[in-house]
Amino acid sequence: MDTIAAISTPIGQGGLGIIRITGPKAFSVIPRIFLSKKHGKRFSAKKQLSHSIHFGFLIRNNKKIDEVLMSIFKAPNTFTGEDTLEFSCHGGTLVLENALSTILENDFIRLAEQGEFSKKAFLNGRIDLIQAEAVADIIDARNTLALDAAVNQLDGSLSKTINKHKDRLISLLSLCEANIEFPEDDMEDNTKKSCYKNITKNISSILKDLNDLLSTFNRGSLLKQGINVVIIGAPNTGKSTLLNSILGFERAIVTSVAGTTRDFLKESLIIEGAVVNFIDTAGIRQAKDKIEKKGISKTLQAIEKATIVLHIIDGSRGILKNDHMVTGMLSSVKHKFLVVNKLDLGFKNNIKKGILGYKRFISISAKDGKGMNSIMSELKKIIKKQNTLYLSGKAMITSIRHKNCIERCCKELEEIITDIRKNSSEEIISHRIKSSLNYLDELSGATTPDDVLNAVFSKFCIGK
Ligand SMILES: Nc1nc2c(ncn2[C@@H]2O[C@H](COP(=O)(O)OP(=O)(O)OP(=O)(O)O)[C@@H](O)[C@H]2O)c(=O)[nH]1
Ligand SMILES: [Mg+2]
Repeated sequence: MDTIAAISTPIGQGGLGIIRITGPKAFSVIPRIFLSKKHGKRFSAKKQLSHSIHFGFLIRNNKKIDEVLMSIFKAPNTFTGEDTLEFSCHGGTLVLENALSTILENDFIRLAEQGEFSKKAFLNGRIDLIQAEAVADIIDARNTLALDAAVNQLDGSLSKTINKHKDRLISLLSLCEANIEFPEDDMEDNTKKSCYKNITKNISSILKDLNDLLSTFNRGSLLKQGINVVIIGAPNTGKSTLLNSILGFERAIVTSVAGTTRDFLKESLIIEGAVVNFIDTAGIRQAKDKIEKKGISKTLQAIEKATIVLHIIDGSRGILKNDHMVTGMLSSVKHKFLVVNKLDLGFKNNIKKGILGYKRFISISAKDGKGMNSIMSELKKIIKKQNTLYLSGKAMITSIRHKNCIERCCKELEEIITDIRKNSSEEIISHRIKSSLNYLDELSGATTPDDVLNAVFSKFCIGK
């Protein structure tokens, strides 16, 4: 294991900047670079307690380069599992660079790679891969809910669930293997039957739990990417005006020309602790030119990724062919609202309950902000519902890697049930249980291929 060092705080000026060194030779650098206020150069790490802090200077060739606090963390109770030093320096770019280069002048220490501190923690068994990913998610979190979910994951909510299922599969495996090794000739059929009955019952229950876990993925990924609220409607109905009104500033161009918005626009707000992406789209009609056609096809893509759609029509104009066209595009959207705009101009007679197949509608005037509260309170209701899961502290999956591993495990488990129905041999069943276990091991990092590990840790910043 190498000894590595890096600046762990962001580049730029700040009150403090932290340099971290970890590895078997971390403490060897102390006499070369640290001058203790209390012990001078005779400071000895050996004589100090773990998790202790020491006041002194960082020195380079006997020249003081900063006044620092040095924390000593002794293996194995450290983040990486190895001896670790942390220098709290002053948070200036130059002073930190000086300090780091002083440390790296010692050839037994090298600069850490991206995510290498977390990778060491993982390789030394301090955390599993799921928890290492949670560390990255905590750093990346853009809203409090995503942060809560990541902290839960670091605390082991998902790891515990996966380990519970691994243990269950291991006992089923030993049951099956015992049957292979000690077949009781005369009672063979009966033993096999009861063994298979037991396996089927347990696998079905594991499958149910894993499928429940899979169903958290959509919500889990919404936490990271945000909930998409797509504003859609015929041209000139006031979509861009509505976006601007929601945001509180002029983000989108508004004109009386139909077909003003050609591309889609996205802006995010934090609502009820969640990231909500508002997306303004090109008006839907029979496209007149190539650019408009492209814009409309982008609108269709936005609908596919929508959690909530605000279907807006111009109430002063009544319902037109294009409005029906929009309705036709929204059949698969779960949460959609009809918003009837331009209340200030008065609505046509045909604007009433049940129009375009909606049970009710929200009347607004996007131009003067009337009715905006009703839109926001409808949005909040849905967002709150999505949030209940995050706040429950239950295990959930937020990454496509987790989803893939669990899906492949479930497929294998389903095969086991099919094989048992066909009365296949115990060898086949045992082989399948082993491969289902492999997928869970890959998930927690016990047997994850190197390229997957590298991909996970390369997403980290240097110094983490
Ligand atoms: N009177 C009135 N006019 C509005 C209202 N909302 C929007 N308008 C006007 O309607 C016209 C079209 O508004 P936009 O917001 O550009 O409409 P859009 O749906 O984004 O249009 P496209 O991008 O062309 O599809 C502009 O002249 C707006 O000023 C409203 O509540 N009342
Ligand atoms: Mg527009």
